[in-house]
Amino acid sequence: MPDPSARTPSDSRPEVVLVNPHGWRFIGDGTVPSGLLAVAAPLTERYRVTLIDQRVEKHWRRRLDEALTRAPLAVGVTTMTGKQIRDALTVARLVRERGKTPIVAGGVHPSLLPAQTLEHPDLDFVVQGEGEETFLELCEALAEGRGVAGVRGLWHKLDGRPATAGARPPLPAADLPRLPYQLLDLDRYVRTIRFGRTLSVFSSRGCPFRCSFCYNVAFFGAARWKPLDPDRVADETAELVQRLALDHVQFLDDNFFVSRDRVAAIAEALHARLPRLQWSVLGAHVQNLRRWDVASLVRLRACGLREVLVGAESGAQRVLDAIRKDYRVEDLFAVNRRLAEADIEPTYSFMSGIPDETDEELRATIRAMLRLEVEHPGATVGNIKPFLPYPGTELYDVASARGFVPPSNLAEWGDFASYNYGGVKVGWLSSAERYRLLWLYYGTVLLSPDYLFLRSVLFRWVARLVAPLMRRRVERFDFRWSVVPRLMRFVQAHVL
Ligand code: B12
Ligand code: SF4
Repeated sequence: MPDPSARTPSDSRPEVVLVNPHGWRFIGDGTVPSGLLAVAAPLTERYRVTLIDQRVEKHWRRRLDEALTRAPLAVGVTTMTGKQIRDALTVARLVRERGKTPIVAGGVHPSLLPAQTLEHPDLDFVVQGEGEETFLELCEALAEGRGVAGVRGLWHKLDGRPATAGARPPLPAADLPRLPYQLLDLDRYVRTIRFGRTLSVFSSRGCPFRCSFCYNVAFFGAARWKPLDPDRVADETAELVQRLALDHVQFLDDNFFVSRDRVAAIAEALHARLPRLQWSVLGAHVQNLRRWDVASLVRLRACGLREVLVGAESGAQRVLDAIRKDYRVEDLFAVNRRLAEADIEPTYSFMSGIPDETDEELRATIRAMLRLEVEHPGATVGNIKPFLPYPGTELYDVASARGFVPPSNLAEWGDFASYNYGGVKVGWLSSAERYRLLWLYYGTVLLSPDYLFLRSVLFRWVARLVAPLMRRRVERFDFRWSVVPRLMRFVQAHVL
């Protein structure tokens, strides 16, 4: 396949390289690298942008090497907390070994811990928050050989120490860029799932809720929810659907359902333009969904809505209140029944192990999970993840006050992930209790052979085989030693 960013002989624009590191080897992760595309959008006129995605490019190293021989202006890498940091650091090291090209980190993790991130010797700059304007200004300063000290949103090194001119205000919704998809071989991101040819898209940024475990409040500040206009969503989706012969799109918004009117308008606009398109939503809040009665959900279904991923988090009201989830448990069941009547398939995600959670509250989560499945046979449940205190969140501060010892540098954050939960230093749980929650996580993952992100045929077979056993043990709150969760953890830590 020709390199989409190949330079024509007359192309003398300075080059900028953007890299999406692999991170967790999620089977089937083919999400479009929207963060890097957004950062690239304002650059494309004056700069040649080379976008390399480790997740889909077997020969990413060769492309990076080739790009480095052309002496680019900068190399930017994106990363969230966890394993993606490890791969981002591998990229940074490769670039460092090849010369003096400035290396810039952006994305959720560097934005939440900019100073600590920049302390890493292989990084030269950190872009905090949304990167469109900040990265453009950085590139301009680099191209013109100017200093960068006045660039807001940017962290640079001053006498070897992290320094910044201060935060940059978030982009207004109307300024969110059209993504320059021409920089990618988009076919690589089309996955065939049970709804047919599928691509990931967005219709908004951020979320107005205040869940105390989520990055949103710290990342976006006051302007937390930025919706795109429904016609724009429908037009841009229609272009992609027609160009790639898609059957289905997945909206990866943090929270798609914030405005009922907007969702209705998007649904109708999509249906008018693309009557056969099916679509799913991977971020929904119970409090928003409860405003939809069965008739209006049936209409959404008629307009193509198939799946919604709902952050249920807990079956215990005290826990929901403690994490500021802002919904009532009974509303979760009401929403679930309505979704069942409308034939829309929900996937519910849960968490365990927040400070002071009791056994009874954990049992309430398990009971809720099993009840949701009974009341909606098309629901996917499971996946009760141990709570990890992500930086920048309110619960991180609570956890720190309760004895959580966070990783002390960027490289250590690269191992901050659920498969390492046994070793996470949370002061309120003993080692045995942490392993129990890890067991519950893998045990419940195995209850859902069709879980959204895990699309491996091998996983499905294993899950189908062991699901009845896992179910019995989860129902009985029985976390005795079992080879299956241990095997899952090994695979996740060393293979994925
Ligand atoms: C798609 C996605 C994934 C994909 C991978 C995406 C990728 N590109 O590699 C998959 C499915 C694999 C995934 C996995 C996980 N994810 Co995820 N994921 C997302 C999701 C839904 C969308 C990301 C996106 O495209 N956003 C849209 C773009 C426009 O926003 P953006 O990436 O933030 O980019 C902007 C800025 O950050 C900045 N920027 C970003 N990169 C760069 C780079 C440079 C150089 C510059 C200058 C600027 C810059 O500029 C961009 C434009 O303004 C987000 C939620 C969200 N809505 O963002 C969660 C999210 C990023 N994931 C999250 C988590 C927790 C996970 C998991 C740990 C979940 C789990 N427990 O299983 C795993 C682990 C991944 C790992 N560590 O390896 C958290 C991250 C929290 C944190 N502290 O980092 C988020 C925020 C969800 C949440 N609400 O908590 N994820
Ligand atoms: S509803 Fe979801 S995206 Fe919004 S703040 Fe809560 S966890 Fe974050």
